[in-house]
Amino acid sequence: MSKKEYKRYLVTSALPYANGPVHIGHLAGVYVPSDIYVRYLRLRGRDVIWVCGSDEHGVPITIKARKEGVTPQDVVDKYNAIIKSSFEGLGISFDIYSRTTSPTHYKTASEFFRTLYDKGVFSEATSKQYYDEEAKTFLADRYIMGTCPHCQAEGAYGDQCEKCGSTLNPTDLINPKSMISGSAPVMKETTHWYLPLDKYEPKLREWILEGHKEWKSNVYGQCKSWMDLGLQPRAVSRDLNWGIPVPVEGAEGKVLYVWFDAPIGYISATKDLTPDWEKYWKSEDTKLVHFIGKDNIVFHCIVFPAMLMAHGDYILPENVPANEFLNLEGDKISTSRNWAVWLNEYLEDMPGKQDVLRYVLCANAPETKDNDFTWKDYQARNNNELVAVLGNFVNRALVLTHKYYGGVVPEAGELNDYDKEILAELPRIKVALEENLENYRFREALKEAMNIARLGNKYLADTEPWKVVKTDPERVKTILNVALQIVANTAVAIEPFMPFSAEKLLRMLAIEKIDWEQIGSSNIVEAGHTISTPELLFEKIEDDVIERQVKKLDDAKRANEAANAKVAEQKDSVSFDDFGKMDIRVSTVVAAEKVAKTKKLLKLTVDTGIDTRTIVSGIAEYYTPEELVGRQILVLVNLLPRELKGITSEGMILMASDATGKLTLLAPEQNVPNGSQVG
Ligand code: B3M
Ligand code: ZN
Repeated sequence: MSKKEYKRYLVTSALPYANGPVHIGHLAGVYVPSDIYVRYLRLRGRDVIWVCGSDEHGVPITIKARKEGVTPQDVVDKYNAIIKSSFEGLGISFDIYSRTTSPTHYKTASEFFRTLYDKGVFSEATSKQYYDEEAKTFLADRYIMGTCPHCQAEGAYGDQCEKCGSTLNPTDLINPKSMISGSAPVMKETTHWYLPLDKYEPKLREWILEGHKEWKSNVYGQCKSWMDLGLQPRAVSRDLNWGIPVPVEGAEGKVLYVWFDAPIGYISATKDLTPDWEKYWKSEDTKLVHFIGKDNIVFHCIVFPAMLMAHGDYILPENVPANEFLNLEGDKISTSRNWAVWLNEYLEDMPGKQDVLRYVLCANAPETKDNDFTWKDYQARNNNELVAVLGNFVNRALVLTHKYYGGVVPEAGELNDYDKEILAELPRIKVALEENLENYRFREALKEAMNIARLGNKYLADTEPWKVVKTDPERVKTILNVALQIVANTAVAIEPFMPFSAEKLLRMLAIEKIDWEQIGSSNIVEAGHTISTPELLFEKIEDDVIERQVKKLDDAKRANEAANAKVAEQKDSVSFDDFGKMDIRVSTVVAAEKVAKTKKLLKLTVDTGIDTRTIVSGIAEYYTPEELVGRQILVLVNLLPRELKGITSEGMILMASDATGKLTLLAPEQNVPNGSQVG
């Protein structure tokens, strides 16, 4: 396909639902790739605008509102702010971050719907849906609960049983109940408007399967299989009271389907960004690129393009480079199970490490298949690549320039063949870097950018200026001048990927700006220029930092299991006298240590008020010895002694054990004398 020349670029990123914070899966799938691409286009001096915003309609938001006892507007106001600041914190540099509850969007989406309606694009169909007569509202699938017909589990939703995973229709449920009023819903007729995707199938086939064979295989393949199944008319309205009212007489109580209004959010955001918005959306010499995750492919490659085709005034996307999914520690990222690394929490826990996360998520991006994020890999890439290669090279070049020349860039002498060989690599790397960036291969592009730092690292290791300085100081001037040219190339090459580090690097070089076109050049830093004080670009990440993050995930998993696990059944009854036989005393831990070769056991020395004794307890997974010394606990003192790992244990420490088996110490609400009796 010939490379069409474009005058301008219009880039969009999927509008995150404003019903929760964003996590690393969103970053890896959509926002880091699009930020890299747009930063690159800006560095090339191209005319580019990049729009995004919060997707603020849809049933999940109304469910969250009900759960939190607030309005849907409260929910979207809260999470729109959290999401926006998280993106800013990670350097995701949208030109506008809008929202679909904006007045511009209501107007734009309504007009778009009305245009298609007036053109007679929509078909209308009446169907029967569950209606809650008490709440006087139709029920979205997620608002109906009942018994699953497949596994008999209670609490199955109208669209899915979370127990056995079956996809359901509301009418499949046994004994359906409305989640709003609790009453049994009745079937009632309702009319909706349908986008006739079937009618657009031939045009979509031609446009995608013939016209865009260059799309990523995961995207092209999904579009092909959707069309091979045969496209069906799709409802573009819903019976909901949260959303954009359908602008048709007699459509009270009906709103635009969220996936009809959301993509139009790209257009309304552009309107809010620039009065020239039509130049971007309606000229064939605009290159429109949608960045999304794989679960949004059909909406961006089939539904929204069909809407744009039906409208007739708009261009179609030139590419939709969707990524696959990122998993976390081998498990699917899940908002409902709190199995995620939330960006707002990452920014708090790991201050100053935005670029480390951007780097790892790009280096590990699920560009063609699902991939996995582990904290161990995060630590390894930081320590072995960012610190040991990029940071080490830059630091050596700058520190040695300060050490030998007081920070003044030395004049280079005659370059030898090795110098020339190294410098000749730079323009080659630039070509590969650009080729990958232009074609959305950001993992490969990042490797090329890092190859510049690898080149510099190798050059210094091979030339060893710290040794040569003793015998041939003139040679060292050349070596460090060459090294500083490579540092300058690195500074601009890493900008799309690690903007915070690029800025820091320019500051250390005391250079305002380096143009992209200068990559490949070996005279960016002039002799006689004075560089600033070197700082560490990256710091080593120690095991304890990673262990804290992994523990956070384990705690989330356990909390989720506890929330879903059934509480233990009550034991058989005992008499008052039976209970009276147990002698429980308030005691204090006076010493504690781990029992060798066991994961769970601690050996405690306990002052029971009666005596000081040894008790072995299986709480090492929940408490460290240090945490226990000095704490008051409850001890069953008249339990017969037992031998545990060769230690005589005289008594039992009372603990609460939740449904997942997590143990929590019990103690008096205030300090009381040891030996106080519990009854
Ligand atoms: N709100 C995000 C998602 O499906 C969805 C994207 C809309 S882009 C127009 O996760
Ligand atoms: Zn089921």
